[in-house]
Parts: sequence; C-alpha cells; structure tokens
Amino acid sequence: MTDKLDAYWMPFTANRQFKQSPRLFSRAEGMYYWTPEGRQVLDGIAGLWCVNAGHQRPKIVEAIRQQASEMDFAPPFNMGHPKQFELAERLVKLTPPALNKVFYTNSGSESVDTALKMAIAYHRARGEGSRTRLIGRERGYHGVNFGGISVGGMVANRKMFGTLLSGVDHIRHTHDARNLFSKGQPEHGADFADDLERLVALHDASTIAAVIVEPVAGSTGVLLPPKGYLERLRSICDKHGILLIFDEVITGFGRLGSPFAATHFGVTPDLMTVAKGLTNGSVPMGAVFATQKIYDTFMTGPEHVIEFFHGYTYSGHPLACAAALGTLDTYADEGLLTRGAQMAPTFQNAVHSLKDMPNVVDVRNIGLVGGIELAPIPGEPGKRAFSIFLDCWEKGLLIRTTGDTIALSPPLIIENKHIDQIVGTLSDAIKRAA
Ligand code: PXG
Repeated sequence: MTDKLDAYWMPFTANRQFKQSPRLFSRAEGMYYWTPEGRQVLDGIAGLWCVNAGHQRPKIVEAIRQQASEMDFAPPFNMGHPKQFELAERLVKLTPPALNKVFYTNSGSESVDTALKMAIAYHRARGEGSRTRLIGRERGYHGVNFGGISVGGMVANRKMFGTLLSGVDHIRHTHDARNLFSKGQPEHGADFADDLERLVALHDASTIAAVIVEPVAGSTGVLLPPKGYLERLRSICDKHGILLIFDEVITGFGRLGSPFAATHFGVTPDLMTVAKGLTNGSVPMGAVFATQKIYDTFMTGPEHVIEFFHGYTYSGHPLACAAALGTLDTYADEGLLTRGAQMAPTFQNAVHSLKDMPNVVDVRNIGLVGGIELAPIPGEPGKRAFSIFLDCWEKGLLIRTTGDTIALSPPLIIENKHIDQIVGTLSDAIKRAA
C-alpha cells in the first residue's frame, strides 16, 4: 500500500489533521472494522448510517460478485434490465402502500435533488406552474448538491457557496430546551409545525411546491420530531396543496425499528428519498418513492415523448440493483427492518446512562439512533467532541461527531455486548475529555 497521502483531497474531513495522523480501515466483517495493522474497531455508526445489516454479508457479496460476472452495465435510458424492475417491485412492498413508484439515483444528495425537481415539475404538469417555492427546515441536512444545500439548514454547508437556489425558505428547527433528556419522541413542540403556516401567510400557498424534512434529523446531531409534529406538518401540507417530502436517507431501512420513519410514525409523505441502507452501503445507490397520483400526473402527452427530463447514467446500475436485492434478502432473513425495535429499550437505557457524565447537556434517542450532546469548550466549538472521537478510535470504537454532539447509529445486528462496549468506551472517553 502507498504511504503517500498528498494527492487525495478528502471529503468532509480536516485534511491536514488527518494527514498528520491517518486513520485507515482495510477490512470489515459483521460489527467490526480492522485497520491495516490488524487492530479491531467496533463500528458504532454502521459505516456512516448505512451498513445496517453489518459488514460483508454473504448474500450481498455474492449478489455483487454474480452480477459483476454477468453484465457490467446497461444503458438506463430507453433500455432496462430485469433487476431494476424486480427491485422496484420488492421495494414498494416495504414502503407505505401509497408510495408505489420508485425512481433510482446514486446517492442521498441525488435523491433529494430528484425529489425537489419532481415536486416542482408535478405542479407544473397539473397546471399550477406558480408553485415553485421549496421549504426546508433550519438545521436540516439534505446532502450537498445545490438543491439539497438550499433547502438544508446547516450553516457551514451553505455559507461558502453563494446564493444557492432562489425561492427557498425554512421553517424553524425542532430543538427545544424543555425536551432535554427525552427518551424517544419529546413531549413539547408539535406546534413548531405551525411555522409552516407563517410561511404560507408570507409567500401564499400558490407559490409553494413542497416542504422537505428529515423525520428524524441525523447529521445536525439527532433531533427527534416532537409528538404530533409530523402529523401536524402533514395536515398543514394537505390543507394548502403542498407536497410533503420525507428525507429518509438515514431513517430508511430499519434505523428506527420499522422499515421507514413513515411506517414508524404512521405519517405518509408524497415523496420519500432513500439511499445508504438501500444497498447496505455496499454499492452507491439512492431512490425516490412517489405516489401513483404524482406518477400519473407526468404520464400525459404523446406516448413517445419523455415524461420527466431527469435521470443519471448510473440510475439503476446493475451492480447496485444486485446489491440492493441481496440486501433486502438479508434484511428479510434476519428480520432486521424491525430488529431495532427489539434492541431499542436496551440501547435507550445504555445511552441515557451517560446523562451524568461531565459536560453532557442532553441525550436523545430513538430506535438504534443515539445523540449525546456535550457542552463545547468555550471558544472552540466541536473540539471536545472531536477529541472524544479520536480517543474512542484509539480504544477501538468508531463514533461520529457533529459539532459537539456524538451520534451513534450501530448496525442493526448489534448485540448487548456491543452496546456495553460502546457505552463503556464512550463514558471513559467523555471523562477523559472533561
Ligand atoms: N439526506 C440525509 C437526511 C442524509 O443524512 C444525505 C441526504 C446525502 O446523502 P449522500 O449519499 O449524498 O451523502 C444524507 C447523508 C453525518 C453524515 O455526519 C450524514 C450523512 C452524510 C455524511 C455525514 O452524520 N448523511
């Protein structure tokens, strides 16, 4: 292996810090990674919220191997291959019944931009071309493409990139000090959804195409929807003819203990974006689910004309479809899309046991997601959490930090002994960072 680290410009990474003390993985299996030196590291974040079934699962590996030897690529426009259709049929059996059409992309960011374009084009196709405005939410994360950062609400991801899309506004975020140390969905804040009424009053519903939210916000540091919030957002959207988009890139495929957040909370959006767990992180792939009504609205005009001028060279790539089919088999064989619900009580107790550790100012959790928020070192935001990340890495545990919040999102195959190791290692590191 090369020991030169110069040429590669790493994404979302402090490049200079990394290159001074690199952290590499070269092998993975089940709940663990191994470094090139052979050191074992417990995966506390399912790679990056994506390896939901754990690493190197045989059916996924075999599906990829088989497909690679059979057909490398088929053009996605005007041509198809059987696995695209097979996968779509299987996927729409898992989603809420109303979401019965699926469009393929290659990442969460592409799924988000696809869904935003679908929303605007849908209104135009049904004769309401004035509905072009997109509403996101403060602290939202919807990937890094221009649509996604425009509706997103994480300042660092936006401020460097100019004026972004025009005609975008944001409802307020759902974090509230009344809800500190809530277990599961917090009590206070259903009325934060009414902020959408404020934007409707400001812009008029006739200009608004869609609202996009993460049902549970991940990247910003694990923010849960208050009880009744998503239901209220749904009803305000219905009242004003606004499409509701759930960005389920993190919550999709079992993270909350149900196949999707939409199924978990019993609130069905009009469009739903996924990626990550769709292929268990093994091959890049994303998707957007849409309702029959949205699909039918596009299926007008002369039959030989393309209905939606959008798609990617790698939409529904054979390797990705094969990997996704192997992934769905693995989820089904082991009941993983609901296993999070079984493990959630133990996981909840474990993360909340960190409540009284030094500098812990909040603990939040749902399913197999945990957020532990720390007080920042004065004047140096993010530094305390990052030092804990480095400490855990040294001690054989991979966690994720965002600002001064530690995020946990382990593979759904997690056992009690792994939960003990995560919390044990983390609590020692939090003490050392005090
Ligand atoms: N939407 C949501 C809700 C996401 O969490 C994306 C879109 C973008 O997906 P792609 O595949 O384009 O990266 C994401 C991605 C973190 C972290 O810090 C989370 C993500 C990506 C990178 C870091 O937890 N989620």
